[in-house]
Amino acid sequence: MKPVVDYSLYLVTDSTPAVLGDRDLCHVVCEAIQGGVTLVQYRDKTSDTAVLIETAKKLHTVCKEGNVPLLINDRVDVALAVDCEGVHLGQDDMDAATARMLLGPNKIIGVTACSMEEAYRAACWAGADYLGIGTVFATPTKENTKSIIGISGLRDILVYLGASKNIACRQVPTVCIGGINAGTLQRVVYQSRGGSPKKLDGVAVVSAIIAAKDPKAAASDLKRLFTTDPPFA
Ligand code: TZP
Ligand code: MG
Repeated sequence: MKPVVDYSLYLVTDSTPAVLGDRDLCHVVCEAIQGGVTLVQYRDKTSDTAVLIETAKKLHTVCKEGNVPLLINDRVDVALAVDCEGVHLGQDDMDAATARMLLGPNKIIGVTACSMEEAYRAACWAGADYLGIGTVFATPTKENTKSIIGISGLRDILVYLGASKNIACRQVPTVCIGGINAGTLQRVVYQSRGGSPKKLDGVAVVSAIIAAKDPKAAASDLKRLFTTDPPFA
């Protein structure tokens, strides 16, 4: 069976020294889960396949102990090799419908969308389980972002999905990504909601947790900010 996913605090990993420093990724992820992370994506653009599989196996053990699903960025083959809960695919990766044929009905497939067209295609045609919408704000964590959509672009996509005649578009879970941290989270969540029946199911973060001195405290702070109304609501 496909796991029921809590998207509220989605941790996307980064193993580069600029973000992780000299710390151990599994240790940081373990602390983040203790702080309240609900879903983990292993994202590693530089390691070779053997290292990806070895690290994914270790992360999967940590995630299973914390009862949190693990997804793999880009690489359907790595997700199959470690039998984790699914993948996250960008617009330039394998298309979600093909990934579904390889992974079967019970794995989670997330797709990045930065426009209404991409969101429609992923949710309605390709059968994505969730959408990662962004990049919301420019971020050093991902330098070559296709487009920065801002809060207004995010809101436009949510309004479009919420008003769709297509039930998959109306119901697909959504998270946003790009520059989300303790200083921006509540503004993004609150302002993206304006007038839309569809609101974010969660936020995806990299550096706000991975680069934090205390990843557990950082995660717990972000979780609290996501689950409480901002003072300006
Ligand atoms: N996709 C769009 S922005 C981004 C990814 C993977 C990086 C987000 O990093 P941060 O540190 O949370 O801004
Ligand atoms: Mg990708």
